[in-house]
Amino acid sequence: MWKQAVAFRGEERVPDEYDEFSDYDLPSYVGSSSSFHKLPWCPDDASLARSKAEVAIVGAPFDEGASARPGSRFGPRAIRAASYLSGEAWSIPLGVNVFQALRCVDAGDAPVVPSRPERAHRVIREKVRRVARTGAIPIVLGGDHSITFPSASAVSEVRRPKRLGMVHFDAHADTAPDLWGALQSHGTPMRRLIEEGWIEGRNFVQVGLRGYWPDEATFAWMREKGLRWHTMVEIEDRGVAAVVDDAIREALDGADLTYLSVDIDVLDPSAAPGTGTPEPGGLTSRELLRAIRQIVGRVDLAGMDVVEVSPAYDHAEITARAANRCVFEALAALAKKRLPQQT
Ligand SMILES: [Mn+2]
Repeated sequence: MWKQAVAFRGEERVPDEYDEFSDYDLPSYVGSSSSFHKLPWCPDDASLARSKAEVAIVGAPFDEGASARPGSRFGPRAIRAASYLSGEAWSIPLGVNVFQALRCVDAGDAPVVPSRPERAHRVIREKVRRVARTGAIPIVLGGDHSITFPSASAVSEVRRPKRLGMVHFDAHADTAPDLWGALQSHGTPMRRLIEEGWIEGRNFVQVGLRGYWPDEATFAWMREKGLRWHTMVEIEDRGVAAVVDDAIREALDGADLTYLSVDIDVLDPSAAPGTGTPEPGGLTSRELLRAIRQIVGRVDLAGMDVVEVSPAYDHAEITARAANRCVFEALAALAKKRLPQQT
């Protein structure tokens, strides 16, 4: 006690306390690192290849596909910052030390600039392609949901001839033919993925749909293409675990790998106010986190994104925090699979 008191007045320093913690073990808000969980920062091909990463975080800071509230270009930064964990991360639900079992890095952001949306999608696609080519699983932080088109198409391309299925959490189907004439909107990416053949309609499964968009004709198109969807009403009736069980089976029906796309607006606005198009009546964060563990634990995950976090509309980091933990739950479920199976 005496020694600490003296040290506090600056008269003497307790031996070794200055070097007591490594930068990695210091709280996430201390130090200069802005990577996800202070993971190694590998923004270029050479450092990424050297890292031999199994999973790489990628930022896609693009929000020019937003139809209502913008701002998700600041999502990657907010999701990275909303951790407050440091050092090792012991998953209480899964019983695994995430970063001991799984080699993870932060591959930085796609080199997006404002007001060049076509280029932005091209460089996001190239960034995800480069990450996937190393064998790492890209986990992409959006950005608005339009980024799922370049991201999932890149994963599908790199992993060919294996076939990609999709589990898509969202309040909205995002399958419009266009939005006010724009093909690159956050309301269209799923249609483009299917129409261009990156993912087959029958392996495309949506969870959490509700509200008043898209229209009847769009749902007719979805039915024609063999998409399957599970509305919030079905989740209310059957429970999220049973519905997600079906979604996994449907996404894998003919596909080898799974891409998981999480629009944070699948959560109820009370759990995710900071998003582009909030829709009342959604999942709780506890239901979503459980669903992510359930899916990633069961499928062969090829890629993932967490999108539509718009920090300027957030309160007390509720939304950024939920998105951060969506990533953590996926990492924990992947880490769990690396452990020797217990008998
Ligand atoms: Mn969406």
